Amino acid sequence: MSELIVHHLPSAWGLPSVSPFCLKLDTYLRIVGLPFTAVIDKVPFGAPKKKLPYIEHSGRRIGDSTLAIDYLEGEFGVDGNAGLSAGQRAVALALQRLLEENLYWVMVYDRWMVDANWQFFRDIVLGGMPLPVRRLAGPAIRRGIGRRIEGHGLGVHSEREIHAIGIRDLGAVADFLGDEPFLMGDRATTVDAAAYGLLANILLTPVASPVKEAGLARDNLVSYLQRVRDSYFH
Ligand SMILES: N[C@@H](CCC(=O)N[C@@H](CS)C(=O)NCC(=O)O)C(=O)O
Repeated sequence: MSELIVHHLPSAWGLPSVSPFCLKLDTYLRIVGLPFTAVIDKVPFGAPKKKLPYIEHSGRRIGDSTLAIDYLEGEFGVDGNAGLSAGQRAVALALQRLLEENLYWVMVYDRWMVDANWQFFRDIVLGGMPLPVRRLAGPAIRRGIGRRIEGHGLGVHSEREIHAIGIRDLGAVADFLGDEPFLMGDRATTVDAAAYGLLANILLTPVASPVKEAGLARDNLVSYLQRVRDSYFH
């Protein structure tokens, strides 16, 4: 069988990757039990879509965590949503969109745009570049990310509004989880991979934010992250 290789951004802060999407794919592979070899790419420039993660398998390179999952499910016959009804799959997809298409951008804002966080995050995210290049290119890359956050729509808001949006998203996830072990019930499914990838990167890192504080105040979310970690990363 051809080896499955997963390219992801480096680890930091005790997490396998500082990228929510890389950590998502890593978690997904552990949930469905597919063995893989992880390769760390310090920068995303060599990836097929210039973003990480991507996978290599049987001579193919597939960018995007969700498209990689689709490929793996077709190729290996695994199903990260096994046992879920069509209605449950729809709810899981809506939750995944909330996480990946909205709350993710709040995390990006806190890492890149909040000056106190940027002071140390830049060394992590740009750490793959030689120092002189980093000094020259860093401010331009940061401005580019700022434009992307505005393009998404989130970046036109004030910091207070951005944090309120993030706290609402995170609160909805915590409310939905309630006392269940995993988001869709007793077993971890694909949306748990997405949730762990992002929530661990918000709650379990030194990046300061009122969104992180609101998350840490939700006991069920904190124990959920511990449960995923204990189940798949021991
Ligand atoms: N939809 C993509 C998003 C991947 C993504 O945004 N990756 C970020 C790291 S968290 C990245 O590589 N960004 C580099 C860039 O956009 O230049 C997925 O699910 O894989």
